[in-house]
Amino acid sequence: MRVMVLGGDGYLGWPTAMHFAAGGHEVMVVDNYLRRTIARSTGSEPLFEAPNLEARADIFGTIRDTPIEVAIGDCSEMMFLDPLFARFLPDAVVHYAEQPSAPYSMRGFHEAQLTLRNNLGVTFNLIWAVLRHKPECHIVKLGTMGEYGTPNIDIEEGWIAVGHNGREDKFLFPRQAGSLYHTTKVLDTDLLWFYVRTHDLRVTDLMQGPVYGLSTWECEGNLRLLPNFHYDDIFGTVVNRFLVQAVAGVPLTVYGKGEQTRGYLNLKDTLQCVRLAAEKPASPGELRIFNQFTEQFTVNELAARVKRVSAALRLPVEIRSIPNPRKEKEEHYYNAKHSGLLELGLQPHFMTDDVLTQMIETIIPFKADIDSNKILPRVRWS
Ligand code: USQ
Repeated sequence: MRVMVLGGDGYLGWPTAMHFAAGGHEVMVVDNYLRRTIARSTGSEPLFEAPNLEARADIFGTIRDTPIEVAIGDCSEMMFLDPLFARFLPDAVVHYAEQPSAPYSMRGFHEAQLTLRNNLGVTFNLIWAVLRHKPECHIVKLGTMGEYGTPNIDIEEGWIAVGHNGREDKFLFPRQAGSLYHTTKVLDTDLLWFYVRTHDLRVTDLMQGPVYGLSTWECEGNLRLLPNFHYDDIFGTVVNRFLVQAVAGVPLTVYGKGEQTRGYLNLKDTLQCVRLAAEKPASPGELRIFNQFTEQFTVNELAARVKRVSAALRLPVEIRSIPNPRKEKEEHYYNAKHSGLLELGLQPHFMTDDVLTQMIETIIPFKADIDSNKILPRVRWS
């Protein structure tokens, strides 16, 4: 397949590009370095600086003898995206080109506006590029489990049957996101669903939980091919943050009561899920939705695991509850279905002690570079 990865410089984007290329697909990565720009402007730089996309593609190409084409530009500008799409004519587009941070989207007017304009703008332009040049192209869109929020009923995979006054129909599962970032993903889903209904687009929307992980198969021990690894309050996801906090010897930052439950997955499983979705595409006129995670944990359970694994490595860890900077339920029901990707062939990599130990061992050499000013939350929801 010809696969275009929008947002190819990101935590998920670069490993995805390598994974498709290693699997024999022709890959083009596209990015405007928005995350790098925001990271610099908010003092949220990653633990180690990843080479830029051209350099990463060169390194990968040399090791594997497999080219990855690179295009640098802003997909929210149709003048950029349209001709690029028309030239490459992908069979599948993996769309990650979004401002991915919930805290950033809640920082103020400018950040909220950027998140809304960028995320919706890229999705809209991509839809139109597909309609104009290759309507059969499959869009694989990264949504988020955060679209559903934390309802007091089981979460279905995207759709729910509703009976009302003796009649039945199927609708998108109710969405009630907890940040503006998550809300842009709800709006993306609605936009895609509209064009699926009216123009027979083929779309897979992957509702992903928080991801953890540092290395994927294609890195082969080469530090320069690792993904961007953030541990700050803006771009760092909770497991990655806790592991860096353990190495730095600072208390683990449990927000509020710590009974918030989410569905988590290993970065390697993100790659499997996206590849499986692309290789077994949705049909024309189908919006296919999968819940993309492998295990559920509370924040307290994660903190306890990190503490236990760290103790075995002689890293003493303290767990500290701090006031929650977010507006979210700290105790709630959570039971989300997630069988669709397993049925497609996903083989989960669970969060074992060995996996956490390996991550800690990869982080330890960078201990001196950890900046503890980036750890405590700097953005409050209100
Ligand atoms: N949390 C803590 N302490 C921390 C950081 C987070 O207790 O130091 C808590 C949060 O309050 C939240 C949970 O851990 O309840 C998960 O937070 P997170 O920062 O790992 O994840 P989130 O902001 O929700 O966003 C991340 C990704 C986002 C993706 C989402 C999936 O950044 O792109 O869409 O995970 S989900 O959370 O299921 O919506």
